[in-house]
Amino acid sequence: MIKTLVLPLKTSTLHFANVQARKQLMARGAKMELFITQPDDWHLHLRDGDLLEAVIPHSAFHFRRGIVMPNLKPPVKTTAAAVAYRESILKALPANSDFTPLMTLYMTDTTNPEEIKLARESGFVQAVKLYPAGATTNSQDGVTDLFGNCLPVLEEMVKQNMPLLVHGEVTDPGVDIFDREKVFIDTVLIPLIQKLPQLKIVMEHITTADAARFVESCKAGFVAATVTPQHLVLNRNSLFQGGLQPHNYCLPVLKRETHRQAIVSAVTSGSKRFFLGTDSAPHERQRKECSCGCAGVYNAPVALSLYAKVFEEAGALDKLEAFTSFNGPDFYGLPRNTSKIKLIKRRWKVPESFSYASGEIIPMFAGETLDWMPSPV
Ligand code: OTD
Ligand code: ZN
Ligand code: ZN
Repeated sequence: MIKTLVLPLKTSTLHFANVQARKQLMARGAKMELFITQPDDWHLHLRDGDLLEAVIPHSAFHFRRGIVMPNLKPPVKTTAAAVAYRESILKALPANSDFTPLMTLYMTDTTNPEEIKLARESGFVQAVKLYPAGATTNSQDGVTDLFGNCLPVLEEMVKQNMPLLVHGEVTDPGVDIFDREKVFIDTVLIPLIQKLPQLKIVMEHITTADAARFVESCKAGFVAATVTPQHLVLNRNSLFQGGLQPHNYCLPVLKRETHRQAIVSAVTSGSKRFFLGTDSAPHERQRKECSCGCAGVYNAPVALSLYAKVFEEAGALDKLEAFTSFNGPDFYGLPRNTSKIKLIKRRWKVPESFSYASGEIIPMFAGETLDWMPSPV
């Protein structure tokens, strides 16, 4: 007979005794279930067209809300475009899904401060995204000179309490690709915070010990960071293990093991400054497996399983729920979700691929077995 150990709704109330009991039950083949407030994804690429239709069910199954990135072709630069994109996402959702897309605007050198007012008034746009031009996929229209061209927009964002979401890497080809995050902190983020200390900033997808330390050093409530599953479970060796591994290639690129360990420590420490952002970024298989492959890891189907694994291995399952479900809405000033999901400690196999009209998508850890299975309550 399978015994079920149900951990308390509030995992933060988990006591040492529960942990001991859990270990004993697990040793006897019991099934462990973790009930947590439904998570949100604070950094998500949903694309458009048939790719959107192919991927949205995975995010909608796991997450209640998602901050949707604006790097479409062409980018989502205006509130009107964000509202139209939101409509197409809602149309693509599976029937009865209550997934809510939270929209973002793509900042350019010519973004008008008026656009920020419109964005706030719309009620649909929650943030503005800064891509240094050329830093990542579809960032060609991004910002070339933040301090020269964008100060009035940033000042309006402070007035509107609109967070700036930052792809934190410099684009100077003379800077080594593994150092671009650290150089961005020193040359852009620190001066930006000095100029506009009231601006809310999310440093997206942090990958280094330097970034984790920097976020911790900032004023609470003004600077936070999202962390992806791939940067928590993989290091740069995974790009070359047994041959070139295009499905592990993303930007910012995976870093060395010491950096991975530092961001695991940061997120499992219980700090409120770090929250879940998958950066799930699907590309059709041929566009990854070719002579100049696209950057992006498709992790929506496996993200929650992987986050649970990271917290479990760190002995910090009691801190998982704050990372997945509390720290994000608290930072954005949005209500926490009231619905719950269940994470069952049960092995499951990740599909090899997902087919759709234009081809197929290969998920992170395709064909491999994971330990935690998310399930509706
Ligand atoms: N990184 N790929 C993509 C975006 C992200 O920088 C990012 O947020 C993408 O494909 O849109 C990637 O590797
Ligand atoms: Zn990015
Ligand atoms: Zn992204």
